[in-house]
Amino acid sequence: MKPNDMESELAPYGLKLRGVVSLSDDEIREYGFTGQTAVALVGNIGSSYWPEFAQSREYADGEADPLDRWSLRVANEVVLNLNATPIFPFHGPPYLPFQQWAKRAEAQQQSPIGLMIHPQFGLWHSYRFALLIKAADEVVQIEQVSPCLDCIAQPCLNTCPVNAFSTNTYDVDSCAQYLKQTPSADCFKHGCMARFECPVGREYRYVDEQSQFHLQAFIGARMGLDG
Ligand code: B12
Ligand code: SF4
Ligand code: SF4
Repeated sequence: MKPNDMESELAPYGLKLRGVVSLSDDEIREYGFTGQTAVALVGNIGSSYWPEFAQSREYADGEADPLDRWSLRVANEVVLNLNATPIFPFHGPPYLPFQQWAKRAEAQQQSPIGLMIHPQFGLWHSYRFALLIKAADEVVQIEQVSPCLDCIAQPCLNTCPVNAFSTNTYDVDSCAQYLKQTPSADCFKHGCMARFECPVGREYRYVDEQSQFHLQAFIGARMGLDG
């Protein structure tokens, strides 16, 4: 299968091929990917998938996890014409290491707030699924340069009103508690403000509607967990 075939299957959904990673024998064994040799990452850059998703039946039907269900449907439609098996970032725990694969697929590094940062798209990209494929072994050398090294002000670490990223982890409880108690928080307009204030890739920032959707999904999941 050629990358071009994959790109043309993904394009109608606003999705992009985000690189192909050769799997090690250990990974194939650990994750039970017998017979496959590589993983092709599929995701969005900026709001690329939003127009398609926002007019989908999953977005409209009021059932739980619309984006995950959309991703499942799209992945299964895409593989009809490709010799590939879909896998998903949201199946777990244990979760598949999408961010570690991302680092091997493209010039990306982990930012101080845990999200992978891309030199062009900044923090404004994510993964909807991946395709397990049989690909010729190709070792692609990727030059890893993190834009964070030149970022003196690091607004991602000092914008959150409850310092949720101050301890080298993401304090999910403080974040969720704050959002629950503060309906006027800016995070409800633009999504996580720590992410929003990053200076890299600003032109790829998600449209507000998409950021609000993600934040509401996060809050909904937390409310469920909190009972
Ligand atoms: C569990 C999870 C969460 C949890 C908890 C994360 C945590 N820190 O504990 C919750 C639900 C809170 C969460 C939230 C978000 N998440 Co999340 N999440 C995941 C998920 C499903 C699994 C992570 C994992 O355990 N991986 C497995 C281990 C083996 O892989 P790993 O690479 O070692 O993963 C580590 C890193 O993710 C790291 N990490 C994660 N967050 C942080 C934060 C800091 C400060 C540090 C140092 C490390 C760190 O901890 C993980 C475990 O060691 C991944 C998808 C995936 N399969 O990776 C998405 C993922 C990491 N999330 C993602 C995103 C975008 C978010 C959100 C920003 C928004 C959203 N969902 O749209 C929110 C933030 C909430 C907010 N306030 O706005 C994207 C990141 C894309 C990118 N550019 O890197 C991913 C890859 C999903 C995707 N579909 O693309 N997430
Ligand atoms: S604000 Fe600076 S340190 Fe933080 S993610 Fe963006 S470039 Fe990196
Ligand atoms: S969503 Fe708001 S409260 Fe939560 S981590 Fe981001 S900036 Fe902090």
